[in-house]
Amino acid sequence: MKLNNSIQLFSRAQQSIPGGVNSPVRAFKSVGGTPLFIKKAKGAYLYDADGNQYIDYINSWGPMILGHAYDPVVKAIQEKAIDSTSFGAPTELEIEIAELIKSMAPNVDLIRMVSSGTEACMSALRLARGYTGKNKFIKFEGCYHGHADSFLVKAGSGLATFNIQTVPGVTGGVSNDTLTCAYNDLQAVKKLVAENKNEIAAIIIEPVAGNMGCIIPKEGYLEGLRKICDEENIVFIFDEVMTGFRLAAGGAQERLKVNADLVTYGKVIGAGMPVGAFGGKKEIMQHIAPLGNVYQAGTLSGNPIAMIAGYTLLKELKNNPGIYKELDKKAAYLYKGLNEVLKASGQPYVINQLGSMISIHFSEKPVIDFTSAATANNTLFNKYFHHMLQAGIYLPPSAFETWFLSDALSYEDLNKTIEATNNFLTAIV
Ligand code: HOZ
Repeated sequence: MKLNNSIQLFSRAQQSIPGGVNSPVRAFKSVGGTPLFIKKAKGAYLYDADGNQYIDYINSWGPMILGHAYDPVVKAIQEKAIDSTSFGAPTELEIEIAELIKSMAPNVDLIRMVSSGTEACMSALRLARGYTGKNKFIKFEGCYHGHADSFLVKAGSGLATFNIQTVPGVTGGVSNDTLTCAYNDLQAVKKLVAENKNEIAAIIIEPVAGNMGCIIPKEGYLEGLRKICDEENIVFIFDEVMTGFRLAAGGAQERLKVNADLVTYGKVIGAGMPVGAFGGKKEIMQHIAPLGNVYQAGTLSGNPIAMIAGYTLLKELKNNPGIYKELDKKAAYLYKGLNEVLKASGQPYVINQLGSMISIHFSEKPVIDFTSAATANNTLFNKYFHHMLQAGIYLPPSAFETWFLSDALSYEDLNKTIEATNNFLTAIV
């Protein structure tokens, strides 16, 4: 496979962009090699600057549920752009998307649009603190809620990939209020809550974690957290930046039948445009300015191009619930095929999958939290990544990221993925 143009572009990018990329996980730093520079994408396929085609399992880290450059979304953006790209003033479209989200997601009485998942989580935490009058909060090791200061403690995604333990620039004062527990360990949360009685404003969690590979909540775990929050007057925040509108029309709340008090969204609700949102129960959301004094604002919030893109995608998802069944079928097919070839290889492995989120860890033990994800054979994963890339399959460049399926994937694409995995396993034995 020829990568001359990507190599040249990466070298040029490093002269003017830190590390040559605008977000660290793109840099291929842990897997090694040159990041692909992407020229275009359509459906299930990406095309790089050298004209190579790849089956895409990143899907812009989640939003391309129906595949890239989905025709109705492209058309809607084109038509909207003629009327200007930003007003910084309210539009009817913002009401329409808010009403649409309320009709899809449980427990969302009011919703505020922002421009990224980071902003959404940062604002939801501020709101939880403003509402409860408490400062501390609990997050889980290996979960990633964007790059706002408070969340950069034992975080997943790029911080796990690059093994960044503490982030220079985040003050001790801020991170002292961030308490952490292992994912899936309810007892540890109970202990932490007891030790910090009446001091915890919020518990924030990825209801299905996607930033340490894919990690599934144990049975009763989320329900247990819900109960603790109810008993201790703690705001329960679901970070549904990845799971929202992906695991079901109503996200993880619907699929796992657990209610959150506040929910954060990103990526998906803009169909890949820079959008985020946070919403939830009126009793809490009414503390946001201008209704209340918890201040949060943004010139580009509710941007018309982002709104029409998101509205068009979400409407498709709402009107075609069969999409989720089809996505589940494809994910189950991929799981079965990967499971067969991995089992036959004798290589220790774990496949975690829920809905259209899936990942492989080369591990002998179940992967249920950050420690088990980190102790898997991630050097082998890096080799696997490169083998798959050579075979035209674009996986996340880190074992600490989930893969995302799109409905545009064909069974032939899935078969190619299984076959390439088998070839890799045969080659390393
Ligand atoms: N947070 C995204 C999924 N882990 C990756 C996007 C990024 O950091 O560039």
